[in-house]
Amino acid sequence: MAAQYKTVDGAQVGVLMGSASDWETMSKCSATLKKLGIAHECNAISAHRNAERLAAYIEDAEKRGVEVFICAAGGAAHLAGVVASMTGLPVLACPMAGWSLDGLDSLLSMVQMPKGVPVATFAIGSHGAVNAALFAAAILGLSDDRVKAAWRDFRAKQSAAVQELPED
Ligand code: RP5
Repeated sequence: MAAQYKTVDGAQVGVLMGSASDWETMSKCSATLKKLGIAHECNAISAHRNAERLAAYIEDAEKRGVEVFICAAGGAAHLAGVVASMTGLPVLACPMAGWSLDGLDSLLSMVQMPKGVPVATFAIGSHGAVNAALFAAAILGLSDDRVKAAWRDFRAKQSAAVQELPED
């Protein structure tokens, strides 16, 4: 049977979402990785709806050389913790908004991992989605000079773009 997920040759980051409904937010994560020239693959694989597919994907992604996973989910938001249970690679967690508690439920679910299996949790919504991509760049830059240079360039441009207040 064909694999039920998409792969990208040379992907350094695997972006996972609990649902395609998370893509509107996570497309900003993907766009940031793209801007930094980081090869990545994006898939909607739910921890509770696609448990076997998720396990197969993580095993396969590790073998193909993916180095960081970014996991987005809403509500009970257990995707990042489940992924972290399957791999020793860094797992970055993005809580999704749009729920009755505006993502606070997702944030607490992700950030309150019991000791032993850590995930790094980011802000709710698109700010966290972008920051997870930037943090992945910081991690990859430790061993990849090309990514390190792109990350430094991004930071320098961002600093230069901060505007002074207009004169009175
Ligand atoms: C979570 O449930 C997903 O990550 C998504 O944020 C939320 C809603 O999923 P759908 O019902 O829109 O598929 O698992």
